[in-house]
Amino acid sequence: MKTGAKILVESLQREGVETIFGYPGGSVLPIYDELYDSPLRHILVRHEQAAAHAADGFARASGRVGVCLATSGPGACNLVTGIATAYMDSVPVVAITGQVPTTMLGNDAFQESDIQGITMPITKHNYLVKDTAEIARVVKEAFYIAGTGRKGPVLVDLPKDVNTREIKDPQVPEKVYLRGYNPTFKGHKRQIEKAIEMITQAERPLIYAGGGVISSDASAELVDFATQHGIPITTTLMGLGCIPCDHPLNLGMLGMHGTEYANFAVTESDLLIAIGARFDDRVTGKLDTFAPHARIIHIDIDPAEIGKNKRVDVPIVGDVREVLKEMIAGMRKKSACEAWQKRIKHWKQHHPLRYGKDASCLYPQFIIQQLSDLVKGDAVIVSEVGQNQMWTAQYFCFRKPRTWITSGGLGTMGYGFPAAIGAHFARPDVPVFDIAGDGSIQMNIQEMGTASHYRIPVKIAILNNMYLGMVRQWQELFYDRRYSFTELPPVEFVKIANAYGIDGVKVESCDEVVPALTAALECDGPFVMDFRIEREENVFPMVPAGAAINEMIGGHPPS
Ligand SMILES: Cc1cc2nc3c(=O)[nH]c(=O)nc-3n(C[C@H](O)[C@H](O)[C@H](O)COP(=O)(O)OP(=O)(O)OC[C@H]3O[C@@H](n4cnc5c(N)ncnc54)[C@H](O)[C@@H]3O)c2cc1C
Ligand SMILES: Cc1ncc(C[n+]2csc(CCOP(=O)(O)OP(=O)(O)O)c2C)c(N)n1
Ligand SMILES: [Mg+2]
Repeated sequence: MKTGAKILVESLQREGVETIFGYPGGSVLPIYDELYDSPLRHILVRHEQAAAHAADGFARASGRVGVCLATSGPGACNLVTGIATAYMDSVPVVAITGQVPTTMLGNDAFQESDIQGITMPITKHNYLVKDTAEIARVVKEAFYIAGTGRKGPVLVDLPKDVNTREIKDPQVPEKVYLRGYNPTFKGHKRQIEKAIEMITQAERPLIYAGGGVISSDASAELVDFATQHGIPITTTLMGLGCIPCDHPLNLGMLGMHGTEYANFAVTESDLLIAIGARFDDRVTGKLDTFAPHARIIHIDIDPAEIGKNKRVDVPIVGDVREVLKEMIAGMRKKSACEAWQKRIKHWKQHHPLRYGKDASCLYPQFIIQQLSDLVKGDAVIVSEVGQNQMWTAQYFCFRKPRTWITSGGLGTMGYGFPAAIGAHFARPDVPVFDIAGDGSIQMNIQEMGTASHYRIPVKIAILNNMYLGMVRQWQELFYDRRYSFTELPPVEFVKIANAYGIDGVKVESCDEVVPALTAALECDGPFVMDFRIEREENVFPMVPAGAAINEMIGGHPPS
């Protein structure tokens, strides 16, 4: 005989889970009692939101399913922002919550909340398990759903009596079969042929690659395909790392804070090949001026994404990796579009990313560049949200997939630090940095407790402008500099770190940057850097909301 809690823990182990992030409470006491002497490693966070972000960071860095655990009511509700963050970026997470006993469901019992109802629109699927005999099957299904097709979070809500009841060792199904859930992996042959035909004819083709390339682990195939046919690649924020930053075909990020040359290329291309990207509004700007001269091929595993925002000429529903393999095999010889490549090279030379040159100023872009030069791609870089995130996307040279972790779709401040903690458990072999803003870091700063407790060597680089900088930037540009509630009083972050037993350094000038980063890399535990940057530095170029993407503030028209 086994309790539901034991069955749960064994089911997690069967899925290959080694680490879970959680926070205890009344309804999950039976589960915590099982964890007490289980080989599963449990990391006690200081806020359940952080458990969800840590599971998400682990998943993005490893490509595996991340797991978090919280008690019923307030604990489960604290997971919500983390679950929504994972949902918006299609990240595989299994969130396990305790629930009041089945006999009390719906009675407004102590610490009851309808977490299944609450998370319905922000999970790929969710379960309220009412029978102990179902636990093993549900856990298996949850991992399968989270980690296949378009990945995403799945919630499993477990009432306390379901966890305490004892049953005979349950039968575990060999395979998962779910009627109505059959993701398509192979692309339609005829559609692939049509796409090949279009690519062969195109004179100004451009690949627009997104997060789907990373989650499909298709970066090698993508670079192969592009190099074979000389097709330039621009990536979304979520696609950074799928082609090395310094690859001659790489145009960097497109969209609101993309490079000028990427946005020009989209505007002038005659064939846009969207690969695992979802035509987000931060990317397209004004929709009818996005890629106005291009026919569009869209490869996506989720049929609901096809034609959602933009009309597509050749849709291919399938897994990026599978489809690219077929396209590589089927491609006929194609001219390298030399005139197009020359034009792009010219834009790259004449419209580089740029920032101020005043040696007495501590520019955030300089800090990111120094970090990039120091770690040379061998690090996992996580960011918070705001200007810090955009400067990192623009100036860090990503060389490999799954080394860039950021909240793109929901844009969750407070995501970075706990996600970096999770990423460390996926990649203990490389340094993990959280590039933070002074606002964002204060949204989950309590996780310094977690980092210190387990000596998790996450390096926090706070780009401290004493502003909610990205919002201040919008106020400066579009609200006549009326800085309404965006100024933050100074905080001595190193003192806070010290109080948690974490070392750190405050940096106020350029020549202190490299020594601080080196100290962080040399320290074997967590480390905080409080960079006092230029307070009113902006992220440029910038496409104003609703404008065409080739009309950028801080840029100039294509020459
Ligand atoms: C302050 C801020 C500014 C931003 N500015 C920009 C910006 O300038 N530029 C920018 O690009 N983004 C920007 N973003 C991010 C933006 O909001 C979106 O998150 C991002 O553009 C979406 O990236 P994506 O299209 O790659 O889609 P993702 O959200 O990564 O979605 C992946 C797509 O691939 C598909 N997919 C998943 N797995 C597979 C598979 N195995 N095979 C095939 N298809 C698959 C999915 O169905 C989905 O359509 C910003 C965010 C913030 C917070
Ligand atoms: C939880 C949450 N609340 C509010 C916002 C809106 N928002 C986006 S960027 C930003 C400012 C971020 O400030 P900071 O962390 O200091 O970063 P900076 O832009 O200064 O680099 C705000 C408030 C958000 N994205 N997330
Ligand atoms: Mg700030």
